[in-house]
Amino acid sequence: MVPRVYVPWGNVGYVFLYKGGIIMSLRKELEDLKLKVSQQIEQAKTLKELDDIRVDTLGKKGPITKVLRGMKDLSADERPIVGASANEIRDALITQIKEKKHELEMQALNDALAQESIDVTLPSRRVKRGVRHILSQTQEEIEDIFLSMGYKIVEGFEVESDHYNFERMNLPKGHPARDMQDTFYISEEILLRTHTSPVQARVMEEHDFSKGGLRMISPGCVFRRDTDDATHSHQFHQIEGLVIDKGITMGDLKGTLEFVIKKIFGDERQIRLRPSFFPFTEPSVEIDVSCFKCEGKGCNVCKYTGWIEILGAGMVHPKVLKMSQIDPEVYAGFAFGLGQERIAMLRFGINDIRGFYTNDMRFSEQFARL
Ligand code: FA5
Repeated sequence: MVPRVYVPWGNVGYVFLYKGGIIMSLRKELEDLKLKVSQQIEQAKTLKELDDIRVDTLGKKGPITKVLRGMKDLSADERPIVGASANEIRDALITQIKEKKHELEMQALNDALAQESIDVTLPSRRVKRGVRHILSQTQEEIEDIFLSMGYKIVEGFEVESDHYNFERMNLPKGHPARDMQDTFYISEEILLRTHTSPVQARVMEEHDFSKGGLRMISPGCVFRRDTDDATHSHQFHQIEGLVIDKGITMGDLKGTLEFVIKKIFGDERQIRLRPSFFPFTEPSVEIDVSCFKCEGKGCNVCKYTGWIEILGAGMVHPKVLKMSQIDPEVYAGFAFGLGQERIAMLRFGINDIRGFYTNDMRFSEQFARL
């Protein structure tokens, strides 16, 4: 018979101590382990470190498992006591690991938030305020003048057909005036429009004249195979104008454009009409404005003529009316086309058309407060 003595063992209560001291030895081993691992857990700095401790202590090859395996050497009475004790230590370590894990996770989160945090006292990065492009400003100003006279604004197509760009403007294939408006072709019949005049034909054929006459302007981008220089661009902007009604005369054309030009360039300006040629108007004119730099005396701006050419105009050609099913015996009209760049250059003393397109803020900012 092996001598047995009851000894106190932590929370477990009392255990047998018998010869050979197996239980005492296991107890010591477990208590030491708990202390050691508990300290390691407390000192763990990262989740990885903590997980390594968990695997080393509680994993298959860990000491707790080893103790539990050693229980086979105990008697049936002693086994539950040692088992309960080992389980208690294991549960305590698991709880401690869980708490530490939560603590480390919160710490990691706080660290991340601290790094992401915004210093609201830092002055913000200034967003540079843009300015309306001078061409847009010019266009809007001219639109406003025409809107005040009851004109409507119509948008056309930049990609146009040969039919509307040329044929309907009385420029049949082979017409010599086509040479002055060579363009970029998408196919033999489809091209980038060379002027805003094709909008005339599109609007004329859609307008319901039983409801009254037609007054419209159409601003937009046009394209020509012109070599870029200080006064020419392969892509520029025009504003087309068209009025069709019963009894429209050259007097209406002159009065209207004089009013508009004075609004743009000032009341003291004079205009003059010079005979010209466009296949889609008859008669055709170029309209000049008296030079605002030299007051008509002659200077470098007006090339010493006292006058500056600003737009082409004329009475709508009867053929153009007929092609849009409008009877020239009943209706008449005038049309005009102006270059927006030309107007802006003259008004603001811009001496190179390329300034409009180079996206240089120093150029645009000059017109910020106009
Ligand atoms: C025309 O384009 C006619 N469609 C205008 C018209 C409409 C006349 C209705 C009669 C009735 P023109 O080719 O002259 O006309 O061009 C009109 C304006 O566009 C010119 O006065 C000029 O200011 C501008 N322009 C012409 N070519 C260029 C270019 N390459 N670069 C910049 N502006 C240009």
